[in-house]
Amino acid sequence: MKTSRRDFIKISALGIGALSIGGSSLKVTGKTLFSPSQLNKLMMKRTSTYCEVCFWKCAGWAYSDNKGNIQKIIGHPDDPHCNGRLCPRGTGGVGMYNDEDRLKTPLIRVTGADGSQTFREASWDEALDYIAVKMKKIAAEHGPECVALFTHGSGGKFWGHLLKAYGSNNISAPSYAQCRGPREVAWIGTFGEELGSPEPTDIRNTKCLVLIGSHIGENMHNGQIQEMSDAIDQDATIITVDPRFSTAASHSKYWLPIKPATDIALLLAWMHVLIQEGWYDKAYVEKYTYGFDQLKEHVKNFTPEWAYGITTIEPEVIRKTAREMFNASPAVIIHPGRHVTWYGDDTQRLRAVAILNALLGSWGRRGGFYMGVETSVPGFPHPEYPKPKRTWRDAFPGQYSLADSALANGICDATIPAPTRDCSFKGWIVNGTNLIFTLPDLRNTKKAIQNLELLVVIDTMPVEITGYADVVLPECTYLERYDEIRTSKHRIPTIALREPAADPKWDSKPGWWMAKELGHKLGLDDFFKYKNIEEILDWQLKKVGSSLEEMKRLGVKKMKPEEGSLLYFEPGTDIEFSTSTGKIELYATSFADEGFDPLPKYTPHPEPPQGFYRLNYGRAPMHTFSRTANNPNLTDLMDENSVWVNPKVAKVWGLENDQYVWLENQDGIVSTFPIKVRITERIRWDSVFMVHGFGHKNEKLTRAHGRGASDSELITNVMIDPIMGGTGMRGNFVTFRTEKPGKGGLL
Ligand SMILES: Nc1nc2c(c(=O)[nH]1)N[C@H]1C(S)=C(S)[C@@H](COP(=O)(O)OP(=O)(O)OC[C@H]3O[C@@H](n4cnc5c(=O)[nH]c(N)nc54)[C@H](O)[C@@H]3O)O[C@H]1N2
Ligand SMILES: Nc1nc2c(c(=O)[nH]1)N[C@H]1C(S)=C(S)[C@@H](COP(=O)(O)OP(=O)(O)OC[C@H]3O[C@@H](n4cnc5c(=O)[nH]c(N)nc54)[C@H](O)[C@@H]3O)O[C@H]1N2
Ligand code: SF4
Ligand SMILES: [Mo]
Repeated sequence: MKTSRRDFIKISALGIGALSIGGSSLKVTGKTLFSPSQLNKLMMKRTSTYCEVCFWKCAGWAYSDNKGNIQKIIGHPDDPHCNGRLCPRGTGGVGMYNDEDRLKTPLIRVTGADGSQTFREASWDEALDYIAVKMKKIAAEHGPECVALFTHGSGGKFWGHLLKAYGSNNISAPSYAQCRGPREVAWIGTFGEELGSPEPTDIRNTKCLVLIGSHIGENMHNGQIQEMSDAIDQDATIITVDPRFSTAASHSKYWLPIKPATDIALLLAWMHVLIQEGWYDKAYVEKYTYGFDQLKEHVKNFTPEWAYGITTIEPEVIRKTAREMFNASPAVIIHPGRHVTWYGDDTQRLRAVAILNALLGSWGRRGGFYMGVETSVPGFPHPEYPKPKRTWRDAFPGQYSLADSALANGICDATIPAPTRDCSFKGWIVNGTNLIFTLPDLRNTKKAIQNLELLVVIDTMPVEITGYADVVLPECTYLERYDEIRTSKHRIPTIALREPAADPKWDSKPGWWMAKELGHKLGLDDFFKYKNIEEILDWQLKKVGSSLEEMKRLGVKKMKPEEGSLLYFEPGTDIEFSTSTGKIELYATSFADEGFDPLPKYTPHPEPPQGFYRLNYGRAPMHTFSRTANNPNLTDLMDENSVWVNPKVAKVWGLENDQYVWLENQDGIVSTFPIKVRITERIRWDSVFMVHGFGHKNEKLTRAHGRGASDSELITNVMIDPIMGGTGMRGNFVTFRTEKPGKGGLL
């Protein structure tokens, strides 16, 4: 039997599984059980942290008992990301620390004489030596540029520093080409700057919030939800465009159950109505924008009647909602969304969203978008990085010219040898991203992995990507380590400190330590001239008028906005935007220069074949991607996903509620695990919906293994955005299998 070079291995616990995990956590209810003063009275130690359960990065206080066990995390009252309240996942972050299935020691892959593969435990010294030897070999034989970093989360700073010191700047995060990349490129093309995180949406002051796919409420980005609920209390009009009756739709004045994949037609029709009726901010458009005449000409035939045939949204509803937006302007937000990699024309869809906001004059205006005020801390001094001879872009000559970050999928593709390339990637360092669940088309990811000479995975849990690693490095959780200072732009800029609330469990270590030790073994000591991270943090904090000691006391510190920075601008203020015309570009000259449509166009997308339904996916309030599926506190709240099926479709297939089915996609890929049916009117008859992040294959995840199904393995059709390389993932169609299929899935 031919074995592949790299089989998936479930990580063996090798006799350490029985260690006690001391200190059960307080039950998660999403509410605070004790006030800060009560917790202080309970003689608990309080340490500053910011949450890593998702990337909203709420700041909080972690409380640990006199045995050193973390008992509770609460939101920091001065933090604008959370205003003193964490979401259920943030409160349940204690479960990440307590999870007895965590990675406990470094592991090295070994292949037996029979070709079978397993992991053996290793010391840190041995594991890091192993990596250093391989990295030196790759640098000597192919150049250091052939090693890439995939990273999501705070440790990325340290691994990025190591990689750049080694000689590569191929650093990618799935939060770009699998998430918000298209909207950043659209915003840069229109307003000359990106949105970033948290998005500067002035939701709490808005009079009209339009959500196009953004399922706020299921998407639990904390401050944003709090502001949306304030806006609802103040009678703001909510308009939700979503083929599914989302939580947000249920709080909306208008729900537009759009036919999936047709949003650009609706957006063009809205522009048509605003311009034809004169329902736009004439003074703003006149003073600040470029290309109005071209836009007017472009949208002149995109009537609501035209859009009705495409979107199934009644012309009268399109007109009425356009009027609502104008009535509220400039206190109106057409929300840019976050996970916007849907159909491959996503940058153009987000351009249309940006243009609508510009017509209504909401950018830089109260109740629209505020101008985020930046803050930063200086970088710790180090020698200049060596200049890499190649970057990931060289693998894609003439393509994705407007991408402003590395593409995770691009690096994956460029790892598979091709005659057009003289060098492919040979080494991956993967920090905090479960690529098997994160990158679409798993067939491609697996093929790339087979071509690697080195795959290092740094994670806290035995997940799917760790199963393919040559070396696994166990990171301690965010509650057991220092990390970089959180600097945030918000209405008021803040800095926040993360310090350890407990010692690292087992033999886990913080990322900063691993990167420094590996740097030492690679002969890069000049880049790591500090004893420990406290030295860096204290140095940085002192440069901005604080100190480590002060931040341990404060947790969060409000910073002075830069001289002359504006939260909103008054009509008439002279402003120069960072576009080539210095104006807000309704007509994007940067797109035209690169040969892309300077004004967005609607193009039809394929429809589901007979007997198939569009695979729609999204979030559940109590989980984050695949990272929380084994969290003991959060599995208490939800321990599997279900597939939402319209009653009409259920009838055709004879499906019952709670029945388990397998899903099969258009390429004949069948889900590895079955999924429970949930029959509901909340989903259109042409689609099904499931929550991302379930259906884990690694048996070492005792609570997550085999619970629910994974959307990721069913996403094999990827529609690449020609402008910036994002991976459109919503062009997949599934059908039902009620019997266990002979062949397994892709996981
Ligand atoms: N099919 C499908 N794919 C998607 C999406 C989708 O909805 N469906 N969503 C996309 C979006 S919007 C995004 S942003 C990405 C998210 O992609 P990822 O960030 O890759 O998401 P996760 O699956 O949660 O993987 C995170 C990994 O980090 C590990 N981890 C958690 N904490 C730490 C830590 O402190 N240190 C280290 N070293 N590791 C840690 C977890 O155990 C887990 O293995 O996925 C994208 N891909
Ligand atoms: N609880 C929780 N919250 C999270 C996360 C998490 O993992 N868990 N992850 C965070 C991250 S990184 C991201 S990027 C965001 C993602 O969250 P968002 O950016 O809000 O959502 P999307 O994934 O883009 O969109 C999901 C919604 O789009 C709808 N939809 C599907 N197809 C179409 C279509 O063709 N047109 C329209 N108009 N709508 C459509 C779906 O029905 C669903 O309601 O969530 C963030 N918040
Ligand atoms: S929104 Fe929730 S999970 Fe995300 S950082 Fe804040 S508390 Fe943590
Ligand atoms: Mo995301």
